[in-house]
Amino acid sequence: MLRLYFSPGSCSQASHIALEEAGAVYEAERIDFAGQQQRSEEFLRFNPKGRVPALVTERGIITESPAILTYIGQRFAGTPVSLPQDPFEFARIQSFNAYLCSTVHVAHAHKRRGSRWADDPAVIEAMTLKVASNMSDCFELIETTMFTGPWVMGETYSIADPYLLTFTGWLEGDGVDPRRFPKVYAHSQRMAERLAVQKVLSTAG
Ligand SMILES: N[C@@H](CCC(=O)N[C@@H](CS)C(=O)NCC(=O)O)C(=O)O
Repeated sequence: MLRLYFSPGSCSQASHIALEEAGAVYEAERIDFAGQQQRSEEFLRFNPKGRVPALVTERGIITESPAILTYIGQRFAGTPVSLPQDPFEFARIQSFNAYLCSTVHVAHAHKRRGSRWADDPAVIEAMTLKVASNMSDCFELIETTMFTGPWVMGETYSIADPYLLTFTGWLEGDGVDPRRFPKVYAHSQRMAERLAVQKVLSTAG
């Protein structure tokens, strides 16, 4: 059976919602960040990266949200998160998710995880101060050039939707009012109506 290692409110939320949307049979195992469980020997045995999400499959572990989301989409064809056959449409999804993973997530991580990039407390503080403006710039770009509506890719729901929702959920904590981005904000309200989202948010925070 599939097993998802997650932490509430973290980027693992996207994979968690995707599993629910797919109607997958899976176990969800919470990793306690406050207790630094992601750095425990037991967890590092599964995932030497010490991060979530990590999806354990019958054939081994998968890490990195875009890879996990794509795996769920491919494995559960015929569900709301299944992938388009058309190469261009699939590339659009990959492009959007890669932007979230490689740019937006990194901008957000400078708030609490600055020690990944610097030791000097003044430098870490300076990076923290950039988080609101960087996240704001990223979401401006998403709102004006990437988001199609009503779902990220247009009329069809996809693995990009739970991924975007997760990042939208980080905005307030990063000092950015999500209402500044009306299309993205309306998307988060639309997502909140989905049963899969409600289930994950009520059980996993
Ligand atoms: N590129 C990875 C990033 C994974 C990642 O950084 N996860 C965070 C939670 S959002 C984490 O596990 N942080 C724990 C830590 O840094 O100790 C992905 O997209 O899955």
